[in-house]
Amino acid sequence: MGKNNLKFNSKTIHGGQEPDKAYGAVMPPIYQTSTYAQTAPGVHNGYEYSRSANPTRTALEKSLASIENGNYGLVFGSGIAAIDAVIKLLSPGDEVISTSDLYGGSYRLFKQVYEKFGIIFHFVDMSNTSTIENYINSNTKLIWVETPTNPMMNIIDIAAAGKIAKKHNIPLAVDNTFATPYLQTPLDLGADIVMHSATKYLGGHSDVVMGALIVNNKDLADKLYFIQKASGAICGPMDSFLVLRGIKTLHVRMQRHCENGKAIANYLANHPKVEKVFWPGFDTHPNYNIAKSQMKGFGGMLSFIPKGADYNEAIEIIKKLEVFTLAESLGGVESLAGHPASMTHASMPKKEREKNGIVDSLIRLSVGIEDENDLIDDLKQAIG
Ligand code: P1T
Repeated sequence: MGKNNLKFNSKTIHGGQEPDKAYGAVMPPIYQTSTYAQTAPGVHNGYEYSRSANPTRTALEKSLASIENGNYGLVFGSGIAAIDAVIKLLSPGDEVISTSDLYGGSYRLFKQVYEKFGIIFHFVDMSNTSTIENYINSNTKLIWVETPTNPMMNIIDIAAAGKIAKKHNIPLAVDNTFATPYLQTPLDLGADIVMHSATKYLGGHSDVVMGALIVNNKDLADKLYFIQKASGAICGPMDSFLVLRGIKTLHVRMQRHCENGKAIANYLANHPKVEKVFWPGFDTHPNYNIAKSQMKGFGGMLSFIPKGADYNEAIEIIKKLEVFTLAESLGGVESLAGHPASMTHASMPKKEREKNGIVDSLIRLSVGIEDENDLIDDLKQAIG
C-alpha cells in the first residue's frame, strides 16, 4: 500500500518520513550544523547553509505537509515569525481582512508592526462569513482566519470563507493552532495557507517555540520559501527534532485533550458559580453546527467567566489552582490556566477586547491530558 495513502493516525508517524540516508536512523538525526562541505562551489548534496535548509528541518516540513494534506511545509522560529512571513507577501496599500477575536500577539504584529508599513487591517467578526464581503475591495490581498478563536472559541466556517476568497481571487490563510490537523484540515476546505504555532499541540510538551506554514500551491510555496531564507526567521535542528517527535503522538494526545476538554466544559457549565463557558462542543454554541461539520472533535481549549467576578477575583481563582499551572501558552500535555485580559491579550486595547467579549474576568484553560478527575477536583477547590 506504500506510505502515500495512510490514514491520519499513521501519517503523524510515517508521513513524509524515510530512514536517514547515512545509517538508516529511524528518527532523523539532529543535524546540528550551520554549513555543508561542497566539492566545488555550488556542488553539494542538496544542503549548503542551514538558514536555507537543514535535513532535520526538512524532515519536519515534510511531516507537516503530510498531516495537513498539503504539498509544502515551512517552519519558522515561532508562530509569530510564520505569520510575519505571510504578511511579508504583501505591499504597502494592501488590505487584510482578519478575524476580530484572535491571539493578542497576532493582533499586535498586525497593528503595531505592519500598519506603519502601510498595510491596512480590518478586524471583522466572521461568525457570519458573509460579513467578510462587506470589507473586500480591489486592495484586499489576504483573508486571515483563526478558528477556533483565541480566547473566545468562536468558530468560523472555513469552507464558506474559502468560497468568498476564491470568488474574489484572494488568498485565505487559516491559523489552525487550536484545532490541529487532527481535528480540521483547512486546505481540504478551501484555504490556501495553513499556519501553526507549533509551540502548542504539534510540539505538545511545552519545550519549544516554533511556527509553521503549509500550502499546496508551488508559486506560493516558492514565495514563502524565499521570505523564510531572505528574512531568516528559521528554527534550529534540535527544535525541529522535538516537534517531529511531538507530532508522532499528536493523534493520541488530541484524543485525550478532547475527552478531558469535554469533561471540564460540562463540569463548569453545571457549576453554580460559573456564569458562562465558551466551548464549541455545546449545542448552544452559535456555530455548533459548523464546528461539528468542519472539526472531528472540539479540542482541549475553553474559556469561562466566573459568576459575579471582577478582574482581581478572576485572578484569585487562577492563583488557587494547583494542578493547572498559571502560564502563557497552551497545547502541552500539562493543563494551563491564563487570564487573557492581563496576559495573552494585554496588547489588545481594552475597548477592542471587550468588543470581542474578552472581559476582565475571563479565564482561559488549556486542558491537558492528566486524569480528568484531578483537573475537576482542582477547579472545584479553586472556584469554591
Ligand atoms: O507563540 P508563538 O509560537 O509565536 O505563536 C503565536 C500564536 C499564533 N496563533 C495562535 C492562535 C496562538 O495561540 C499563538 C500563541 N499563543 C499563546 C502564546 C497563547 O498563550 O495564547
